[in-house]
Amino acid sequence: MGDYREIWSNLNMDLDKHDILCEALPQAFGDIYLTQENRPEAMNYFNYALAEVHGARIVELKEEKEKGKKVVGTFCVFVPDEVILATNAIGVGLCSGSQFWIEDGEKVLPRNLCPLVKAFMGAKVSRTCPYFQSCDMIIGETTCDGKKKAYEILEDYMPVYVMELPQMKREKNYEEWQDEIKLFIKKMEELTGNKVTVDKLKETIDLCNRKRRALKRLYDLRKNTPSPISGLDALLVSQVAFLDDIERFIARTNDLCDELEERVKTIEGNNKKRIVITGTPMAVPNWKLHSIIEGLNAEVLVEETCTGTRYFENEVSTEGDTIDDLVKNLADRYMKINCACFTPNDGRIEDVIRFVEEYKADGVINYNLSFCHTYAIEYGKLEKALKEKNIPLLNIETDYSEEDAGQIKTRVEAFLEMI
Ligand code: BJ8
Repeated sequence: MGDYREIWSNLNMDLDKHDILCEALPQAFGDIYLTQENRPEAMNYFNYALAEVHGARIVELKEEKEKGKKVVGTFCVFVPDEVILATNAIGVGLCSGSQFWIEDGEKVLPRNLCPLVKAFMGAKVSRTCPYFQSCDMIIGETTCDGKKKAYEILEDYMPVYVMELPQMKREKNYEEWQDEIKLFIKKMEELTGNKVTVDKLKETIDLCNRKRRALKRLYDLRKNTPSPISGLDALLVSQVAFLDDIERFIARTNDLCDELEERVKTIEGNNKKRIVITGTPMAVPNWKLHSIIEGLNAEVLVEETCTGTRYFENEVSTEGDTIDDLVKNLADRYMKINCACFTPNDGRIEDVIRFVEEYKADGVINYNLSFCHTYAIEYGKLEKALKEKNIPLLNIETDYSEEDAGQIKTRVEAFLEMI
């Protein structure tokens, strides 16, 4: 990575602390990613995007801001990117997957809380995330209690706007979500001074659909036996999706898929166990479970998570002539996301079973971030449903630290031997 200290300083970052973070990341990335054999050539772009995650992309954001664009940070795949883009703003996913930020998060939040929430708060409190520092506003959402209440604390540090997400999927909840999207449009228009027009919104719906299609293409390629790409690499692509320029991301992901399509014609078989992961998101640089699984005799084929299929499944229709029509289309698509914050959430279990069949998987690993109660409780239903179908299941509850890595490895090893 180049020298970006002046830019970071102008973003009011804690440079000394940030140096410590910058030292740790390349080492971890090198150990986990660059030691993989026979990686696709097109992954070079994603290596670069990760290496420059606090550099080149931050320069781009700075340049866009100088031209008058606004940058908003999000934490949930329910916040519609289409609206952000339709006001000519840039959205960045701020969910944080690093243990580095936990200590600072715990200065303002209880310790017994989901690491994802503590990490994003720590990133802000410590002023060591250039994305956070680049944001003009944070868009929160009422999903789990941890995030919902953390936004109240975040307001002490920067402007926050919270969308009220319904927690059920009845007809009236679809209408409530439409109303929330309309309020969000108003908020984004106020922030940017740009009006959302029917044409512009159709254009950004189309753009986001193209991004979804590129990711879907990648995941469809993973259905091959063997998969032409490791789960680790596919996870990196998904993680980069939350930060990168959207047009470039679509192009580079399609380049990768072109290469993988060639690969599947010649790839030799292996005897690796095929694994579906389901559960809580894995924000960058959380590669812990994938690296354990793929360090053993197994490959991760699909993630039924918000850094996986929940991010790109289902497109938004561009049918209609009014903003109201398009908002309805947006609400219809987003309400199909099966998050455990909803009750009931049987769609998620149906998705997991569908993926086991589609990806010809041998087993499922449920990934639960510590203290994420909604997913932890939902595990019981998942376990019952998979047992009825004779699908092997392992539950891993963990945080971002490496302390339990050895124990998880032993449990995954035993699971792989059993299936
Ligand atoms: S749609 S999964 S991105 S809320 S922060 S719920 S892990 S305790 S992230 Fe999420 Fe939106 Fe749902 Fe997806 Fe649990 Fe942690 Fe809460 Fe989390």
